[in-house]
Amino acid sequence: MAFELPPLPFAQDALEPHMSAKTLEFHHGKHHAAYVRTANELTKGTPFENAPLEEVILKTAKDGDKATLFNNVAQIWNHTFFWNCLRKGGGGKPGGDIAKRIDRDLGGYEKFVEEFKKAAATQFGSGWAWLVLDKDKLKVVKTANAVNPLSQGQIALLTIDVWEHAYYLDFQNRRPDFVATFLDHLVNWDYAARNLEAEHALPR
Ligand code: MN3
Repeated sequence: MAFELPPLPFAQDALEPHMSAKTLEFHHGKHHAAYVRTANELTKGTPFENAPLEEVILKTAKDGDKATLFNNVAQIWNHTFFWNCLRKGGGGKPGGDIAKRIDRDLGGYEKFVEEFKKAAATQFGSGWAWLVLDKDKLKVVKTANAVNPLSQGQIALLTIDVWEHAYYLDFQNRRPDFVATFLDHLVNWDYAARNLEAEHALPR
């Protein structure tokens, strides 16, 4: 079965004014769709044609000859994961187990915010900032281009896309404002908590 573009888990204008319908029209409808289309073209007639997305990511991650395929399949996964990290009325401080883990492993919510903002701001060029579970410890990490925690043996809990296409229409060059808006108004902590609970890295 070919890779598919999943629908957004919310209406295209649901995140206004923090993330515009226009941004989502392009980011989901053009960029995410293009990764799906290219991955299908690259895998057609190959042993990867009917393989699950995660398997293709893991099998191409360390193979330099498959870099283009890795970039496209990883970006399919990363974007599906990212949409689930967003919700209307989200953001702010989480509660429950994930809050306790942030206190224990990262020194509290304020420290997490500081570290996450720094990771997102200092990812040079295109990439992602993540909250991950690495063995038994929460960590904030950044990755370049399409690289994701799945390909690094870590479990993704939360992410922000810091490719320019993620924020340019709404924030122009002001990436730090986009990151602050994400943290204050958009984070879907329930999704991050479910990922922690399941210790499961796949977009659901
Ligand atoms: Mn993107």
